[in-house]
Amino acid sequence: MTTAGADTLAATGLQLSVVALSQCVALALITIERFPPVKAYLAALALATTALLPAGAGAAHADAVAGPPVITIPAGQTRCPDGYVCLFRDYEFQGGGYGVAAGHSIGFLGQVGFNDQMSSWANDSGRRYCWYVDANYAGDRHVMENRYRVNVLPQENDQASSLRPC
Ligand SMILES: [Ca+2]
Repeated sequence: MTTAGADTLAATGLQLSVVALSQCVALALITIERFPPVKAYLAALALATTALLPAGAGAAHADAVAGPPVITIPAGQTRCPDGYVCLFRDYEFQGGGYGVAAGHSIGFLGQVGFNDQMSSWANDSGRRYCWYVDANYAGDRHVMENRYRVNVLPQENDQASSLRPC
C-alpha cells in the first residue's frame, strides 16, 4: 500500500468517526433536551463538532461570514442580516428567532431552543439551504432558495428540526 493510500484511508476513517460523533451528540441532545444546564454544555460541544466536519459534509465553507455561526434575532426585527439564513418564530418574520451564518449547519435546532418552532424564514446567506422535519437532516426536506422570504405552509408550521446548505 502506498503512503498516499494510507493517508486516504486515515482521512476517511477520521471523517467517518467525526460524523459518527456528531450523530451521537445530536442523539444525546434529544435525550437531554429537558435538562437545561447540560443542554447548554452539549450545544456548545455540538457546534464545536460541526466545525470539525470537512467542507464536503456541509460544515464550514470558504464563503462563511466573519460573524458568529449563530445569532439571535430579537422580536420585532424582521430583517435577516446579509450572510445569514434566518428562522422566525411566527409568520411574517415576526417573533424573533435565529440566524445561521452561511456554510454552517445545525443538526438539531433544540441546541438553540428552537426545535419545532419555525413559522417563516428568510435566506440572505448567499447560498441554497434546506430545512428538515427531523433532527440530523432526516425526514421531509424543504428547499430554502437564496434571497427568498417564505411563510411555511400550515402543515409545515412548527416542524423544522435541522438545517444545512444543500
Ligand atoms: Ca420536527
